[in-house]
Amino acid sequence: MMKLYNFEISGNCYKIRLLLSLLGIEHELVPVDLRQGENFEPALLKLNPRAQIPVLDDDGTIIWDSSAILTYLARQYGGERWLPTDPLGMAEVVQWLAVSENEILYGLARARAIKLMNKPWNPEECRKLGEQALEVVEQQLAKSSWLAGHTITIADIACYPYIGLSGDGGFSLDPYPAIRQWMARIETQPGYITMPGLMRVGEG
Ligand SMILES: N[C@@H](CCC(=O)N[C@@H](CS)C(=O)NCC(=O)O)C(=O)O
Repeated sequence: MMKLYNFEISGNCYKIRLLLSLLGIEHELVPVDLRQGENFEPALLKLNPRAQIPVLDDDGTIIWDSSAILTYLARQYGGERWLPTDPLGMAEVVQWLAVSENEILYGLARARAIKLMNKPWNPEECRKLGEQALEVVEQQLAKSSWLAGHTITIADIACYPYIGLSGDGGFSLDPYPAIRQWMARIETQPGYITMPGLMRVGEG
């Protein structure tokens, strides 16, 4: 069975849990407690030399990095829907994967990790990058229901978790109406699952 090396409060791991659930793929979660440093255990380092999770094991095929795992799952199990194959459609998805790995990670995710995990990053820098992330996503969603193309794709799945968790890092989504409407659209997808601490806009 497919295995996901997972930590419940990690937004990067939630990206993968969410896509697996939306795709209806049965899987086993292998817990890796980052607070206990379990990501540095030899068995995990053998799978991912970066000592990070998520890591996916699909019947012996090992993939690390959330964007890479989303790409693999979309292509292998999602048909055209989650990652288009036409050059422009694919490039548009990759643009937003890049945002998820830059402003969203270094801004929103790190601001949260400072608060929850006592990570030693600069709060001012995180705040600035986090606000840039929210601005750029809001601008796109004011023009379009989804980040890339006309349907939900892995671009949305990659950007959604740390935006929904941004309250933990001290951000407010009040100034971002298009983001809140987009979150409500994601919440109504068949197979949607949430995670601890995630803001649910559809619940009122
Ligand atoms: N770019 C990587 C980042 C993964 C990452 O930062 N994972 C965190 C958990 S969210 C981790 O494993 N951190 C290890 C640590 O805290 O030592 C991805 O998208 O998978």
